[in-house]
Amino acid sequence: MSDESIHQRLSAAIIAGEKDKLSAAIEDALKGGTPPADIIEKGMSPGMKDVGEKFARYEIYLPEMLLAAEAWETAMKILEPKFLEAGTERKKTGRVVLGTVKGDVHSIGKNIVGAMLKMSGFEVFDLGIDIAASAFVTKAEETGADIIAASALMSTTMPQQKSIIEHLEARGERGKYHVLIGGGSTSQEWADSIGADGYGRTAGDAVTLALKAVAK
Ligand code: B12
Repeated sequence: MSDESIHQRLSAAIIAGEKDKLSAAIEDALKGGTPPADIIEKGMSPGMKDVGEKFARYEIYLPEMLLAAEAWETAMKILEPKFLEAGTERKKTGRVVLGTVKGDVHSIGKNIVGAMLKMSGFEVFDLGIDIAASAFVTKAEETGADIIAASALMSTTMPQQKSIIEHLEARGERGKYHVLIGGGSTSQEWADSIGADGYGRTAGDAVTLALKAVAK
């Protein structure tokens, strides 16, 4: 099967929210030698993007969006161990405190970022979803983190990324951590406007930025 048709199969299964079809497509892709990162970035992510666009156009509603999310989470149970296998042999590269900001329950992108950072040898402290700005900073202090990575998927929750930076500034600790942001409608422009150290469009970018940050 060509790369393009396997990507299409993965995307179609996400859009339909069909766990079994998605799992079968992933098994076939893995057998055919498609790397797990490509399964996510080139197959499943475009499908999820489509789901978001259909939701915005009222062509589907929350239950369908939830089905797509559930299918995604089932798929990650197959894919995550593949990432982790690759990461366990590496020596620890740095420490990252990761989470989705306050008011935001979107976890899928954050979880991929976490899995790929672990695969690249980072020790990841994943706080989960709906995390207050102060909690990112407290955890970073507690763990001696190098990086704070914050995901936000909604225009209403993006300002929470700015709050993290404001918290650090208020404590006189802005220079202590690299703050990376990403997710949904965030952008390089937004990152620049709030004084973040980096913006990543994909989980692959998150790894590149994190490696650069610890190399400094
Ligand atoms: C799945 C989904 C849900 C699921 C989430 C399930 C889960 N466990 O995460 C459910 C159904 C629960 C949900 C709920 C809601 N959702 Co929703 N959801 C989506 C959807 C379709 C996909 C998000 C996703 O997982 N994408 C796939 C991942 C892989 O992409 P990603 O998150 O962007 O992450 C990648 C990159 O951004 C990057 N990245 C992510 N984080 C980080 C962090 C760092 C540091 C870096 C460097 C990189 C990085 O790496 C990832 C991998 O490449 C989006 C549409 C979209 N296009 O984003 C809407 C969307 C985000 N949701 C939306 C809305 C409105 C809601 C609800 C308010 C709906 C409602 N009426 O209740 C609620 C919100 C509840 C809340 N308080 O948070 C809107 C937000 C609109 C806006 N701009 O403000 C969107 C854009 C849909 C739309 N077009 O209207 N949602």
